[in-house]
Amino acid sequence: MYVIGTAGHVDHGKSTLIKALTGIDPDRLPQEKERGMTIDLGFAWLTLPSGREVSIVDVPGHERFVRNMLAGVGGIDLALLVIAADEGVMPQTREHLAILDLLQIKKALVVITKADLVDEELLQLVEAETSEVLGGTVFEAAPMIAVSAYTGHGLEKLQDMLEHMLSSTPVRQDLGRPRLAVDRTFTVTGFGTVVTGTLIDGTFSVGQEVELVPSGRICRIRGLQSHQKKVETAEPGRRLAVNLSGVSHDEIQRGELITTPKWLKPTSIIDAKLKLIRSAPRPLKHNTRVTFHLLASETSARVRLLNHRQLQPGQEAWAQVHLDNGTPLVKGDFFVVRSSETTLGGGKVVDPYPKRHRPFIKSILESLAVIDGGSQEESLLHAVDQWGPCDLTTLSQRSNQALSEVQPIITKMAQEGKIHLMGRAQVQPDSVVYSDRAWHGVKEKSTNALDEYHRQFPLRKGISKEELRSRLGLSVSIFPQILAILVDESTVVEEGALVRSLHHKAVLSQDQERRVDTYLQALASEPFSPPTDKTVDPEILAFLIQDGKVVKVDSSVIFSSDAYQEMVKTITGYIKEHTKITVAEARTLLKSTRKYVLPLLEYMDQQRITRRIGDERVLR
Ligand SMILES: Nc1nc2c(ncn2[C@@H]2O[C@H](COP(=O)(O)OP(=O)(O)OP(=O)(O)O)[C@@H](O)[C@H]2O)c(=O)[nH]1
Ligand SMILES: [Mg+2]
Repeated sequence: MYVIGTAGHVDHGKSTLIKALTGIDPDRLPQEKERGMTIDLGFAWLTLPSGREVSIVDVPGHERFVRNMLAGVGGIDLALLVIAADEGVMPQTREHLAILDLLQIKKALVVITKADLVDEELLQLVEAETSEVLGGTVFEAAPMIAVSAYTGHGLEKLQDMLEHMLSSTPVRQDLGRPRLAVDRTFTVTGFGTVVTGTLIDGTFSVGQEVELVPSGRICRIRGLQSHQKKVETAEPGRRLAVNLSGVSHDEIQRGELITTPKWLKPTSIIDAKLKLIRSAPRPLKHNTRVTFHLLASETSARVRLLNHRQLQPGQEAWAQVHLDNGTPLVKGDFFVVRSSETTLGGGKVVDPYPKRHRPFIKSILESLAVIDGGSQEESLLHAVDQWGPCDLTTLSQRSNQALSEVQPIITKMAQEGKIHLMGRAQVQPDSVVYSDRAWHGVKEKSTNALDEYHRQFPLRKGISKEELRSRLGLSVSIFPQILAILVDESTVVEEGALVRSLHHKAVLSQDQERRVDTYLQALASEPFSPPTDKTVDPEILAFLIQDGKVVKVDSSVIFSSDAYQEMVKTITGYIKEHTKITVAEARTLLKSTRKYVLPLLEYMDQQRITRRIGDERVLR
């Protein structure tokens, strides 16, 4: 499946051409019909003579609606660059051309429309002018055809040319993680919320659970339609209408992405390779505010240049773009930046989740060059170095490469020792991989985390595993494997549910020892009814409990361990003899009061020493 999009100046005959080709009027809004002008995106489809179906996105040409045009061209495979024979190249012809170039839409068919309005001589003039304008752009060699939607002249040939161009256009890759940028939302009576957009990078099926990003809403695909026909599954490169359950249509904005749940996080800073177009009105200064357009989304943003103080028209630079609204995107996505009045430039996302960089740092510029231009191997290694250990599925998402491509490369890198596998020798989608650098990072982070924890809580034996996992920012699925290696390497020590550093030992200071002595003496003064008003610092108490010096049976009653053991012995001895014991009997037996005996017996129930039956306790 392919999507083609129109482009070109206002009134040059884009919508009329699409209607003549498809029989579908792409101008659907009442204001559009009234004014004879496209305002927002229009959609149509066409079956070529060979039977090949193509989707069509018709865009507005008026300069006021360039942002709508941008929302539509993101996912197209081929552009129909429309130029009216009677007007020739006009400002939005150039602006749309620059946008197609920035978004790296590689294929275009140049259509000179309204050929019926001019004679042969003028037509040749317009064709020559167009060729000149296209010179030096990706469309330099694009085929050109003159047509008239009124007389039908050239339309058949245009279809043949489309057929020919599409037959050599690579189909959209299935990277295993579908994305559909919403360009329209509405409700259909009896169905509910419907959104439309172009599906890229994966497939969608009816019944599938999906996430809306950035809102994070989870919903389900109730139905799918393409070209008004129901489909069960849709492959990448298709225009789709998606019927969603679990969300109302006004909760979804244009630009929101629909994707599989829980992998795509909106980002507010990106590293990018940014180009200022040749016809930009002025140089781009560091920290310039712009509007950032990617697929169907739009946000205000600030451009920080990393290797230039200001960018001249036609120049390219490394830049960090700070996005005002979190935007879901992946490495390799193309974007456009505009000022309030015109298109300034655009480029490619190099790193979707970078740290903040200061300008003119050599190592950062070098690393950007590697991520952008390096081999697949280099970019995978870079992703692992930067992100730390992760499973293959996550790695393929972070490096924006298909899992099927990543798997053999990782196998080779593992054989060469450039990447290491945790556990299993076979490389599987859930295999956890790490590099030397990533491992060094994990070790350093865990040592630091433990040191900090021990400094904060010197009397605790160690940190709970869950807390350590969260401090290291590791996922639940890979943490146990990483911990096992850290223990194996003696970087950390595992003690039951806790983890500590190699040399840590919880010891009391002299002053704390003194306070503990006083406290323990107080407990011992009335072993079975110890004072509850004498307390000790909670950290010290936790230490004593951990150390087995005292037993805390409820929030206020604490016994010395000796007293507790003795009471347990006395009570169990009594039950053995009498088969059961009541609270009153225990009270008499221990010469204590209800205040102590009740929590003690409850604690013994909890410890599964005794069991309560009505008012009595028996042994478990
Ligand atoms: N004579 C002649 N007129 C045409 C032809 N194609 C379009 N027109 C006229 O040109 C005008 C503009 O056509 P549209 O198709 O609305 O132009 P557009 O490029 O879609 O305009 P926007 O969407 O607003 O950018 C209309 O009045 C059409 O009737 C053609 O082949 N011959
Ligand atoms: Mg139009």
